[in-house]
Amino acid sequence: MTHPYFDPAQAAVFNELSTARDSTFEVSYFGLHGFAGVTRTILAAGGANFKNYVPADWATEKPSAPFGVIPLLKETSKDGSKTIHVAESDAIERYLAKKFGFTGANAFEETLVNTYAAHTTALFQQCFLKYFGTKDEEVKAKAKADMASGSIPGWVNFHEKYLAANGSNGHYVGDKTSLADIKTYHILGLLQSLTGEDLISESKTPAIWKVKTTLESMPSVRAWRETEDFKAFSEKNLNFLGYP
Ligand SMILES: N[C@@H](CCC(=O)N[C@@H](CS)C(=O)NCC(=O)O)C(=O)O
Repeated sequence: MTHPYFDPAQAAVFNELSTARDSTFEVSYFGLHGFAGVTRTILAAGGANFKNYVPADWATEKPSAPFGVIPLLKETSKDGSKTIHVAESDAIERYLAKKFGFTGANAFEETLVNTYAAHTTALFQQCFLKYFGTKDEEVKAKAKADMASGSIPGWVNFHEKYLAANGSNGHYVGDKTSLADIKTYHILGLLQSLTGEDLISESKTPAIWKVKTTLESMPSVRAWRETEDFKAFSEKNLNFLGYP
């Protein structure tokens, strides 16, 4: 039997809710940014009504998660009568990005947005797996050195170039906020925690930096960053992963 999240019987309700922006949302994840930071920023940037759910006893909830991991997204219609769920950070982010208009204006733009976003996701996952995925200090140090001289400068050079080609306006595609912008915004803290200001800074990578300042200047994102939840997640992120 399939998992309830994947039950085809919910297709009509799912498709109906997928275009609604006045739903309420619940993001289930541990009390840090980690794999849920992008999702929460999409919701904030989209002006969504969302709250965060941090499992008090994850072990009891784990068996009912479709893949035994979080984040998970719950969306409830404005009138409270319909609920849908999405699992896996990549699927959640794409679902919400489309709903809130962060995937470009047409098929070409959508593919560009997904291309830049996917390239950033690949680096994020590599950092998590190779660096945060081990407690062995020697393995960690080697992973850090390898990435700081390989995949990270590779990512930085390509992204600085493509952002500059779009006019260094804080966006990857046209002049609109997209999932690609939000993904980059979220990986910067992680990359700087591994490489300091050697590779990424306002003066060294102005086009990448502009993505950060542009997103942070959005009133809805600023408001989210000032919430108690956000501050608590930043503190735990710092303690647990080494960057806020
Ligand atoms: N592929 C998943 C990975 C999510 C993931 O690894 N979640 C971790 C926390 S970062 C988790 O739930 N760990 C708890 C567990 O495995 O029981 C996604 O992108 O959503």
